[in-house]
Amino acid sequence: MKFFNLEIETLPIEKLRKLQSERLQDLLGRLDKIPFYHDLFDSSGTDISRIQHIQDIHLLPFTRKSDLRDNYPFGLFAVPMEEIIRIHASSGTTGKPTVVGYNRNDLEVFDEVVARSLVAAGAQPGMRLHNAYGYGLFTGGLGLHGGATILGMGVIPVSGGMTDRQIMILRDFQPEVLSCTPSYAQTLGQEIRKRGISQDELNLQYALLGAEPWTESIRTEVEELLGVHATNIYGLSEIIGPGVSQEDWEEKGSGSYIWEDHFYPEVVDRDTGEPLAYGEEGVLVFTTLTKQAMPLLRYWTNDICSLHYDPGARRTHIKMGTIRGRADDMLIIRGVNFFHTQVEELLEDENELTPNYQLIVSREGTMDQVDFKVEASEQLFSQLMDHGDFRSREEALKKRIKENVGISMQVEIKEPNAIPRSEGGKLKRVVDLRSSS
Ligand code: DLL
Repeated sequence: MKFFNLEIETLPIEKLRKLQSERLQDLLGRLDKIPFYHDLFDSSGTDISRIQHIQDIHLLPFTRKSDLRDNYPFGLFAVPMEEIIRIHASSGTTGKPTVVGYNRNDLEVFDEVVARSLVAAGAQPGMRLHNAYGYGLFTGGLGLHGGATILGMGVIPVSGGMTDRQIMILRDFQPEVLSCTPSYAQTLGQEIRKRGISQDELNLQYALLGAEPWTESIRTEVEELLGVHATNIYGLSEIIGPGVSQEDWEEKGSGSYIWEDHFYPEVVDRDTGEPLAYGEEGVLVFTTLTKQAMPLLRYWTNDICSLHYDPGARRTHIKMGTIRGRADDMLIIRGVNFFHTQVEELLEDENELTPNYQLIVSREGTMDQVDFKVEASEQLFSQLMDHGDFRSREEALKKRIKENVGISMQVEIKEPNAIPRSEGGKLKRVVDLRSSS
């Protein structure tokens, strides 16, 4: 099967807009009953009866993460507590977690969008899913689990961590599909290679990777190591969890479909909040058109990316590009705005270096200092050891980074396996020591 829900996934755009407009009007009526939104509409002078069409959505106010925090834990719930049948939470950088609730209808939507995503990623009913996303308050584990179950897959709920056991299961249970963070897929692939296990001993064909930013070089590495087609799955707890968008395995590299009959996307200017044209990069904003327990209007995700319609695509839904980083992740180094994914992209052309790196930002006096540590391939490392030529290789990379990114960094080429690996959760590639010094 190519589609989980052929009719909706290929709905002509005018019909999609009509559906979205109807759903928006219904949503506004429901939001107005939540005290927070009622007050927000009042204080911003918003007359919701004037909003007839989805294209008017930009006239409505944003919801921000701080609004969720201010209404912690259940203040934004729109249905009676007895109707809530699942609660998830994501850890914030400071203080209390962000809490989300689901009623039965919401879990059905969650299962549906994850099932659509699995099929787009190449999965089929009857295949086994090795689900190495964490089970628990994090939405990854249970999210993939529910969608795979309604698709008719055999779910192996491995959860994260315990790499030895994961490798045993991959060999013995022969799953066709893997779901985990891209950094953990790298860990699994590298460990499998280290142990001399050949791809013939595994049965993997497809991998759904997400929950953290990743790049084409990581895709290439994972695809080679594990013998899979690796595609991007994106999502966030506030909107539903994984399955807000998904890349098609036969349209790799052209963006991820957003299931826009449920989640209406916009990209807006990070400073002014003004809507941006397709193709322009800004903050991704979502409206949950159908969620009942905790609907959100124009939720400011802080993720930076762009949107586009792909004329060659097999579905009619809009696509989003790769996440460049989070607006609050943006580093300002000596006044220059910088996302760590910019150096990650440069690594894609450096065949002798691996995509395993870490950036450590510190401050000496008033000067920001960036240490960029990257692992060499086995081959390069032994070459450099033989010729004692580290310095010139590091200088060449330093020059390339300076020319492309505009920031001078201390570059250090490390031996293979020197950089910490993912143990199943989200990997921290940037360590910013400035706030603590
Ligand atoms: O990470 C949901 C998820 C689980 C997505 C499994 C994909 C797979 P949160 O913990 O709430 O939810 O974190 C959401 O993670 O705002 C992005 O900054 C980041 N993120 C998620 N998916 C991707 C991706 C889950 N494919 C936050 N690429 C989001 C880049 C991603 N960043």
